[in-house]
Amino acid sequence: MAKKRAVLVGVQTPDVSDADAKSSLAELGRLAKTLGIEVVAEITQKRKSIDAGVLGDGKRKELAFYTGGTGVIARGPADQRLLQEEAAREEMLETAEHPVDMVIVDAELAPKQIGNLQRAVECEVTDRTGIIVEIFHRHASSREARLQVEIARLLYIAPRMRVSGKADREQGGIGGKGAGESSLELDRRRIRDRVAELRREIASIEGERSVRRNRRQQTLRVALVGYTNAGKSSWMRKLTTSSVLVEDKLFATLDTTVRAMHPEVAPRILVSDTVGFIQRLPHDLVASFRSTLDEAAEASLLLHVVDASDPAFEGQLQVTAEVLAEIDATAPRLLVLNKVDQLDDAGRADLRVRYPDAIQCSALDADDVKRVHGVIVKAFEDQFSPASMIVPYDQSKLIGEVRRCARVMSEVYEDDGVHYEIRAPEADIARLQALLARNPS
Ligand SMILES: Nc1nc2c(ncn2[C@@H]2O[C@H](COP(=O)(O)OP(=O)(O)OP(=O)(O)O)[C@@H](O)[C@H]2O)c(=O)[nH]1
Ligand SMILES: [Mg+2]
Repeated sequence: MAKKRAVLVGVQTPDVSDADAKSSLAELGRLAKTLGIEVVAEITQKRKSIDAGVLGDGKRKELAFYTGGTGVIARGPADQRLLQEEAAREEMLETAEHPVDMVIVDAELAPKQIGNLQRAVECEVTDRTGIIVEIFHRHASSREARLQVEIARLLYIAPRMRVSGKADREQGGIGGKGAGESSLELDRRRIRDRVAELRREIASIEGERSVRRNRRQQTLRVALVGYTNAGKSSWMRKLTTSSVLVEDKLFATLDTTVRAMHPEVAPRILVSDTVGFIQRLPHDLVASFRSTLDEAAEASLLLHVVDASDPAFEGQLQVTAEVLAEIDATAPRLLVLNKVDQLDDAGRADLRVRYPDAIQCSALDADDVKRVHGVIVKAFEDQFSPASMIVPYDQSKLIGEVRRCARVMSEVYEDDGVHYEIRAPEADIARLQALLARNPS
């Protein structure tokens, strides 16, 4: 299929700074690229608010110059002058090698706004949410992620079907529509039913997930969280030697993966990698990924990974902090300033001043990987308590248990058994001592 060509449209309202508007539009360009869309032009306009026409009349006409259409939101029959302009534009489009196929607006638009703009520019119009939902749709691979995305997608599509008869055909995916089933009402009812069905399926998967989660409750867990493309999966690979997907793409990861840290430590530490965040993450998506994100929220340590080489990283830090607050993740956090291999000495020194407690590192540097591994282990050990135990020789099972769930500081073989000095979480110490009391020699 030929690459789609798009024009990006930024509408900058007074509450947004020039720098933020620019980096947001650049990010939208990367989101489009992730979908394989080629960006051929960018149009921005400062406006008091985003009204029904989205852009001012002049800018809309400028946009139509790329896309076709009149650029005017026609209410009645088009007048003669408009028809002439339209004819001239069509001539231009015919001579152009590849006309533009779509307009992507860097905002969250109401269905009516999308409909208006679509009529004015006569090509597919989508917004930031539409693009993100589409990326999630393409990248979801586990059953749970696919169900979650399908819900978000149906919720996004349903209201848009009202204004654009095209929406169900072009963006649909509801599937299996037969003759006579194209009526809007029928489709909307089917969407509602389908969403309810998907929610039931997710609930049953969540049941299984919570059993697994409970089993992991006693285990030490660290979750990698952060903005999309920050390098979370790269760190997952390095910390666990697993082969999760790493790609220079936004939202490469949608599923939560949990693996034991490697080289192994006692007690065992599990690392989880999960979906990344982005500014203005559509609310329905956050909601539908709630159970996936809960996995992160429940970890006892959060490794907040940021791409320190991205000029916009401070805004990204803020976004991640906000989403974490939204999902009630309160575990202690370690800030990981990743990709510092891309910075010069002055850049790193500057970061050290501004973030004295953060870990500066690169997932590509083997020494850094060892260092971060050590920092994680230490962060847990700092929360451990010391204990002494004497385990009789006939209790080999208990010896195994001590070695598995505690950090053994010393192990001395005496006449009465193995003398242990250990450090472990309070709960594990209590459990080991209860086991010892139950089986005295
Ligand atoms: N130069 C450099 N590139 C890195 C580093 N860490 C990760 N990358 C690259 O950054 C890109 C994104 O890495 P991922 O690990 O997939 O990022 P992620 O946070 O998992 O991204 P999503 O799953 O999309 O949210 C890849 O191209 C990596 O190779 C680093 O320390 N230095
Ligand atoms: Mg990832």
